[in-house]
Amino acid sequence: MSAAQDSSPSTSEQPFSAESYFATQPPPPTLDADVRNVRSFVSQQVAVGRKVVLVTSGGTTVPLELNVVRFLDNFSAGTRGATSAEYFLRAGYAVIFMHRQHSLQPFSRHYSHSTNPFLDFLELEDAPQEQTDERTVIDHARPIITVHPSDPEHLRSVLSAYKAVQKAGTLHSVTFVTVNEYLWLLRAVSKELHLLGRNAMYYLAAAVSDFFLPREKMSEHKIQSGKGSLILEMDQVPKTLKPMVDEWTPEGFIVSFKLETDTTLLVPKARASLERYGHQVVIGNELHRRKFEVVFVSRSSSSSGIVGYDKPGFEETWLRIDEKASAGGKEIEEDIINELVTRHLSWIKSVNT
Ligand code: 9Z3
Repeated sequence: MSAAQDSSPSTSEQPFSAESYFATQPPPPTLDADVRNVRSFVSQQVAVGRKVVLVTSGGTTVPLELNVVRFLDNFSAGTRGATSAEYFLRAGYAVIFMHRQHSLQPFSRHYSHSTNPFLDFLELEDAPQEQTDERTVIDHARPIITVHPSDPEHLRSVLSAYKAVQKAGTLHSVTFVTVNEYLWLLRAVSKELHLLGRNAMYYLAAAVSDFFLPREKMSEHKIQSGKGSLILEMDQVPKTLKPMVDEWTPEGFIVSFKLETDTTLLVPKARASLERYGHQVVIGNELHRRKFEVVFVSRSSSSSGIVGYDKPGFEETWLRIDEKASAGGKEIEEDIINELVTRHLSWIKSVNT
């Protein structure tokens, strides 16, 4: 019987460290190919001296069976990540967009199945006798197809930004589905970006599961319902920020997100995270207000930043946009990325001071 169906306590006494996790959980089969592609993308950016940001986006799944029928999922449509990637590109960064398969992506997010569905732009019209319009499908036997965007200017600007990015080759996508794939990719991509030193930024907006089922505890086949209720005991996902800061990419500018449903927890939890892991910025967001306000928490410039040497001080900066402005198309990610670009630049400059 597998532990997934077993109601007895977990046999693992120790929580997984990052080291024991990677020593026991298998890498995804596409990892080597993904890393080769990332390496080639990074070397192109290094050659032209461009800064690179790794944007993680979307939720991770936790499969419950090896032949997976059921899984736990994490909330996130990938809006924050996809929107932010566009603003980073606009700011001149190259972007590695590491996202949950089928979650929102930069540019196409404006025309996803839920926002401006593609088919709503198309009209069928009777074919004219003479057909010269380049946009039409010329088939006199059938009605022609014409494109009618509700807001042509918007479509034009999204399309031209998308084409410019394609031409410049500054966007590279990598996909994950499970939390295991996410963790292996995060480690591998961070190590590749290590080459860029302070010119690399990490923008960790993916909603990552805190719990998972180790492979050795998973049922091979679909969990059967014959035994009544299902009791699952899951292990804690190892904290990856610590090895990121200490080993994988010590010079990188690392920004993590903290999601809470109770606003009063945002600042204390963000501070605790900075104190524990020693990275640069935690952006706190409350579930329902995340499109209108976020809080940047970082160590205050007066503190040494050396944990244990003095009690680090913290500073908070709230960014807010008006709900009316948001309804009119203003996106808080524009302000988040502006603020981060400024902070990243001073982080790069501070190496010589
Ligand atoms: C976030 O907090 C993101 O901003 C959202 C974006 C997931 C809220 P959407 O894709 O949502 O725009 O719909 N991401 C980080 C979530 C997370 O897993 N944080 C961990 C935590 O809060 C720590 S790193 O404990």
